[in-house]
Amino acid sequence: MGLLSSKNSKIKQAHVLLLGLDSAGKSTLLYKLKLATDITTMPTIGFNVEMIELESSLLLTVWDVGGQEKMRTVWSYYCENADGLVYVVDSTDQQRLEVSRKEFEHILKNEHIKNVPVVLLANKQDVPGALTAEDITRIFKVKKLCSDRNWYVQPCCALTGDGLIWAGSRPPAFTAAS
Ligand code: G3D
Repeated sequence: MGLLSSKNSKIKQAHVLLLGLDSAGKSTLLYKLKLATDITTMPTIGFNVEMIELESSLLLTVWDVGGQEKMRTVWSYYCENADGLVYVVDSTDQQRLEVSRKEFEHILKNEHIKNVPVVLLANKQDVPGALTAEDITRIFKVKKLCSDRNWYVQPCCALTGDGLIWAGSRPPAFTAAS
């Protein structure tokens, strides 16, 4: 992840863009990471922005931009300054999988995030019949679309934090992969 380091501080900072269709689970995930607790979310109309400290030396500023059709048209405005993209997929929403894939493909073409690392979160793994991370990798053509950057597909459940909450040095979802 392209980390920004302040001259006067050992704390590294990174801006992370959190995208995905509405109801994919972005806000649930953001506040699970932020508060490590369950909260009741409301549809994100504009955006949520939160700072999340990982370890004591890495500060993530996470931009959670609404995923409704109208909001998707302004995703590109949030790409400037992004050091990483986290794209959340509702692994149970088979009806809108192709819509989500197309939006994913579209945002990857944005100049500002050309080579930034991408994490796809295959969310809602607690629901029986949810597509696996392998399914999402294949359906989203991740290997092809992300051939120019580091990427990782992580199965998770934003409700419980499975696949997101970490006990060690870094959460699995933010570990760079190729
Ligand atoms: P968004 O921010 O991407 O629009 P939200 O999505 O975080 O608002 O979540 C949309 C709905 O999906 C919420 O349910 C939320 O509880 C649910 N959800 C999020 N993550 C998971 C998950 O991992 N598993 C399951 N089963 N549900 C999840 P409601 O009922 O409030 O609309």
